[in-house]
Amino acid sequence: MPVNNRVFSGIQPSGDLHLGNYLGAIRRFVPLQQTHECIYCVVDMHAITVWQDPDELRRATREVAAAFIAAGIDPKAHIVFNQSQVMQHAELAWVFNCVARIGWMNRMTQFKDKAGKNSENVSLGLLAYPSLMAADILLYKAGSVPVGDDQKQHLELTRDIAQKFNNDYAASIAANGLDPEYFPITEPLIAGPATRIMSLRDGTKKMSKSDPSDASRISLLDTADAIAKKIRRATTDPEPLPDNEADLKGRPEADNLVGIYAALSDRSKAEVLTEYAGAGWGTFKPALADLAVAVLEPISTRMRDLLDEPDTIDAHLRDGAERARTIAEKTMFEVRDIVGFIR
Ligand code: AQP
Repeated sequence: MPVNNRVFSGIQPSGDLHLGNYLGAIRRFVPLQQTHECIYCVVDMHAITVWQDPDELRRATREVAAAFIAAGIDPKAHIVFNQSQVMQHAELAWVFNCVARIGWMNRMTQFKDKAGKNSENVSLGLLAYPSLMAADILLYKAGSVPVGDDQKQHLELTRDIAQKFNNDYAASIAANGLDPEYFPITEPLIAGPATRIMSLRDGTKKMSKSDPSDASRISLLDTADAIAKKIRRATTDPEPLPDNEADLKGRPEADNLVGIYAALSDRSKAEVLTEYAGAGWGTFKPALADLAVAVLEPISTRMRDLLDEPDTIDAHLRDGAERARTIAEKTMFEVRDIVGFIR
């Protein structure tokens, strides 16, 4: 059971948003607005852990904000902002850098993947990334965090950081009259048929903004023609679709395309296979392309309209940041007292 009704999640403006970001995260953010208090953040400080061209960072920040709104997130009823406007994220991340252990960071598979053989030469920020992510979530004491499967390990680290902070400072937390579980033990929300969308070129690799091949991903701003072409050319095996999910095992590309179909149509993979059992790719790929275009086109049209008015997007981000800052500053007031900083 989540400890409270507040949800936090973030997306990096580190390139073109893709179907994995949409199905694994943004699409799932929308219904949570009915039941939760939602805080959705464009995590621009995370993006610069890898060098970003400043103009491109501004463009990509607006693109993520536009995607949130175009997908159905209401920036007035909930909070949409960019991380760098609320400096308390950096302040709490520093405290957490002093709570977390270097060994914890070195074990993160995302760091190992991104640093590759070059780990001495990547930014210090890339190593400390999960500490900033813990700060993003815990600044708002969010009970749940909807993310794709690739973020599971970082969320476990967030829980470890919360626990260690609560233990290390237990006496001070009590002396300040605060709840002994000062930072909540956040629940990850990772569910559904699309927790990890794979590359269209290689079913064993995650669909990712940083994949050098544009054909590996469907971008949210792709035209209908581009979407259909990428799906038509997606790597597959020669077999027809099976009639049950177990038989997708060992067929990563087939499993991925069925998962995408299921997520786009809000069905389970089993339901999709019941409909398409025995079908070849000549039948399934055009059906998937039609479905993807039907779902994504209204979103990309709305995104383009919003991006034509950057001042309006910036105003939403500023307004969201102001409301986020009020919550964040309350937490930091307490944290400064807990840690022993004079204010
Ligand atoms: N392939 C994916 N399938 C499902 N969910 C995904 N997410 C990312 N890729 C997939 C989810 O999208 C949210 C935002 O991700 P992010 O931009 O903050 O970071 P990321 O996971 O590093 O995304 P990318 O696209 O792979 O970016 P690069 O290439 O820059 O590293 C998260 O909830 C994530 O789980």
